[in-house]
Amino acid sequence: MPYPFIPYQPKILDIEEVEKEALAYFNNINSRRSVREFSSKPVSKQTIELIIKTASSAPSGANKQPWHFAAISNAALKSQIRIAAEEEEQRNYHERMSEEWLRDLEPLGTDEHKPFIEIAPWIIVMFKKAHDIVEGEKRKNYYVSESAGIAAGFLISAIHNAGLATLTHTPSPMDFLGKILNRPANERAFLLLPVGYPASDAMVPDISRKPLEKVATFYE
Ligand code: IYR
Repeated sequence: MPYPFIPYQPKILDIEEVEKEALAYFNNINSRRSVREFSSKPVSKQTIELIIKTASSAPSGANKQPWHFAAISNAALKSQIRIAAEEEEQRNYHERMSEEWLRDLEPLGTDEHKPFIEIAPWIIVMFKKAHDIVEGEKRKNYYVSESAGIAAGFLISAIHNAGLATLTHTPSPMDFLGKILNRPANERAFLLLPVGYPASDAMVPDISRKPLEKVATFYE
C-alpha cells in the first residue's frame, strides 16, 4: 500500500540567502572538534532526547530507521562500561592494532584509557539493527550501515549545534555493550559517544581539514 503523499513546502530562500545559510552552517559545523576531555557539568535529559530525535530524523533505507540509541547517565552503568571498554582497548592498543594503525593514531595521542566514559554526564551508545522483529517475525532492513552512519552524522551535528561536545569512540569489538545494556540480539553496537560540555581546559590536536580541491571534483 502506498503512503498518502502530502505537499512538501519548505520556506524557499533566494540565492543570496541560500549562500548565507550555507556559509553560516559551514562556519558552525567547521568549528566542531572531537573532544576527549569533558566537564561533569550536567546536561538535561530533555536535551539528550532532542538530540536523539534529531538523529532519528535521518534518512534510512526504505524508511526502516534501523537504529537504537541507549542514553546512559547512571554512574554505576557508566563505570561498568568504562571498565569493559578499557579491557577491549587494552587489547586493541597492545595486541590487535597493526603498527601502521598505531603510527597513524600516535599524533592524536589516544590510548586505552577512557576516563571520559565516566566523566561526561551522558554517554549515547548507538546500535544498528540488521533486521527488525515485528510481531515475532523477522523484517529486513536495508543499507543498515549507511543509514546508521547518516544518523550518527545527524547526532554529532545536533550535539555540536547545542553547544556540547562529543567523540566517536569505538571500543571494538563492541558486543559487551549489548550485554551490559541488555539489548536484543538484532541490535549491534556501532558507536559510543560521550556527550557533555568540554572541560574548561580541554585541548585538541592542531589538525587541519583537506582543502576542497583534495576532496571534491566539479564537473560543470
Ligand atoms: N578504538 C580506539 C582506537 C581509535 C581508532 C581510530 I581509526 C581513531 O581515529 C581513534 C581511536 C579508540 O577509540 O581509542
